[in-house]
Amino acid sequence: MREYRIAAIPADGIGPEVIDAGIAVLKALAGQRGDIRLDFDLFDWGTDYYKRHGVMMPADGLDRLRKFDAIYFGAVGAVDVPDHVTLWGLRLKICQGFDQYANVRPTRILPGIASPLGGVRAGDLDWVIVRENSEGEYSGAGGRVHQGLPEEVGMDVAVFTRVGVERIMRYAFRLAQSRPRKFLTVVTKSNAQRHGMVMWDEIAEKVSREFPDVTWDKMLVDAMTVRMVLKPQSLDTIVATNLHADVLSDLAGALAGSIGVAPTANIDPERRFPSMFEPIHGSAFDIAGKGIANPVASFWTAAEMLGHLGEREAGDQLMRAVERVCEAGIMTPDVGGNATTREVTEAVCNAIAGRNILD
Ligand code: GGG
Repeated sequence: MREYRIAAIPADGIGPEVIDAGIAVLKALAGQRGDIRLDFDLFDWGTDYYKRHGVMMPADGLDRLRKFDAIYFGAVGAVDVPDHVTLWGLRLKICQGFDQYANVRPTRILPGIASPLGGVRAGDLDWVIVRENSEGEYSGAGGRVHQGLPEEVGMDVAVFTRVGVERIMRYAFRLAQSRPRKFLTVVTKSNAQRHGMVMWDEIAEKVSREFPDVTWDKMLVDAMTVRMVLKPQSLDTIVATNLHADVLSDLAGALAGSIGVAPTANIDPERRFPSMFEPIHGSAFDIAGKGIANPVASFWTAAEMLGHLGEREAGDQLMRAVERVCEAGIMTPDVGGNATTREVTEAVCNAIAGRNILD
């Protein structure tokens, strides 16, 4: 029996609903297989915790997470606390504190889910977006002076380091190399941003020489949005800065049917720290508590987590169950269905157990 300890941080909005659902299917999967054991410790960090304690997580939070094999995260964001407080106080504190510098975002059209792009079918959109996750526009460098006065200045400085860009570029080339098409698109805005982004292009060129079997091309981020919509088949693996990839991956999720199905892995490739797995979507407080949040992103996220833990076969088994349920039309309203979070979750548990999915 292989045992894994998972720290679960459901946090805000629909986070608790989709993480509950994810834990239920993971337990069903472990029970059905009998060869893995998953132990979950729940952490109540997030906006409610912030309202009680003035911080999103305790000062020793990272130390408490360090001993886990992985972190299973929900979402941050609330109506009544500024987004930069919730984001920097929890999600970014963990990503940056554990140097999870590779944010990996697979997107494909699952069976039974329709893309808003006419005529685009499952195999036509199968991408992995690699988001630099430690620096760039999210460096945190900047500040405000003369607040409230006419001469007020606000600055956010995008910081690109050679170490940071080289390591994400190498990660992306290696990932592209592992996929059948061996094709990478490097996204920048190096016409307008003539320092850091030009360095990205130079580093891409240099790192590409280590991967002679990988074909690659370059795109400006604005043109990339057009290519994603008009020629989705022309893309495979994509690497971009922290901010650019954040925006592009929301678009990718929508083009694949809904941001409610898209997963994210915040990876420390050197495995010095636990990596963190979360649905791409945020807290969606407009639908929180209604029981209609799409749990598929958190299931796919769980499959990615299993893969990272060395349990790829179990992750694939979970995804096969998810795909069967989607194909049968048991889906939440965001992807055109009328099922609840609980109904989708039960159907996936049934599929894992080999029962009729409608039991
Ligand atoms: N589960 C992802 C999540 O909670 N995202 C919240 C968010 O606002 N993210 C912004 C970002 O990652 O840049």
